[in-house]
Amino acid sequence: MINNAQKYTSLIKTEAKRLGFLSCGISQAKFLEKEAPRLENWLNKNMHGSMHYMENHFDKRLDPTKLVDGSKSVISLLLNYFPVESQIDKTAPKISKYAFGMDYHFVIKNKLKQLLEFIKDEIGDVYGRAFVDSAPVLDKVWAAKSGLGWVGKHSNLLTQKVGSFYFIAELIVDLELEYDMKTTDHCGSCTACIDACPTQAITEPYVVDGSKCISYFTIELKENIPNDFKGQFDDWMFGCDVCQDVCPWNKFSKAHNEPLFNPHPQLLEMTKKDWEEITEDTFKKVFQKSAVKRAKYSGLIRNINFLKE
Ligand code: B12
Ligand code: SF4
Ligand code: SF4
Repeated sequence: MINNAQKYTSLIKTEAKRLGFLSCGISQAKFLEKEAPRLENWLNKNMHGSMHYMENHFDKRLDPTKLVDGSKSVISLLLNYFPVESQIDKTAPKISKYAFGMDYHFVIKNKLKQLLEFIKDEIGDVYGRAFVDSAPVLDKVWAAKSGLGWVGKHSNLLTQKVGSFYFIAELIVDLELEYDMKTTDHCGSCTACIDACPTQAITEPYVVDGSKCISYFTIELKENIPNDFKGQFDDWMFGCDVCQDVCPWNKFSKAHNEPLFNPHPQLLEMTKKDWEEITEDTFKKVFQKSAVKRAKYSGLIRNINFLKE
């Protein structure tokens, strides 16, 4: 006989697939004991640099029951963003694949809202909240606990079947569900990501010093990029994909099927010269609804100038 938790879990997973999520896994909402000293250590070593928001809500970040009253389950969801296209001019400053199309926060929030509505319609009076990226939730840890992949030496979540080019989001709900099991780590003796990182930001296996990562410098840092890193950016002007591009499991990445993630046609066609001469008008046109807006026009210009000799 199947119980309610099993029935609800199956309904939710089927609907998540229908909404276009790559996969869905569920864990019991509780304190993340093993992660607490790791997060504390990361913060104590200032690996968050100027991302001061990472210092906030330490307790909530480690315990979803403190973030969402009465919560019982964390429903983790993955959304693929792997593009088939790439920038045409190989000498042009590079944009990370995740930022080719529409800002993922909008795309995912909308899908999460629909999933939560579905749960309320089908199951009843369920209280829950939707999170993507910006909330004090350890996205990768929850996804790994729920069997959606393992956290690799580059600290991203990856799977043998589809690599790592996807976003992670959650619904945290006050509903008991059937919980998934963790998968195993398949990094083995590989160190490709550690060896390839242009700024040596992966300081030891599974630990990324955020304050040395190109993604941090080009997106999060508001001040000037330190000159010590000049010549080390491997032409990245927004984000960095190196540790994922070299990962052998990403040979198995499959193209996303989310039209909203398709790039503005001009983005892929822009040459090195076009980028170096980009005006604020073109920036607004190409990145109208993009995550690149986070860096602002002035930030992108700073990044492009930093790449020049
Ligand atoms: C802050 C942040 C960053 C920072 C810091 C990076 C980082 N690794 O934390 C910066 C700006 C550098 C960054 C960059 C990127 N990010 Co980011 N980022 C986040 C954010 C907002 C918080 C992550 C966090 O909590 N970090 C805190 C530290 C302590 O966590 P951690 O690095 O995972 O550290 C753990 C391990 O070190 C582990 N650990 C420590 N010691 C040991 C020892 C052993 C033996 C083991 C096994 C583990 C272990 O414990 C720590 C705590 O769990 C999340 C969204 C979210 N809310 O979760 C997105 C998120 C992690 N980012 C994401 C992405 C896509 C990226 C980039 C790929 C973007 C890009 N292309 O430029 C890069 C990748 C860089 C990298 N290799 O990590 C995705 C990852 C998706 C995935 N498949 O995993 C997330 C989940 C956003 C999302 N919702 O989809 N990011
Ligand atoms: S995103 Fe780039 S800079 Fe950051 S850890 Fe990965 S390879 Fe290093
Ligand atoms: S490159 Fe190698 S070590 Fe790094 S995450 Fe992929 S499999 Fe693991």
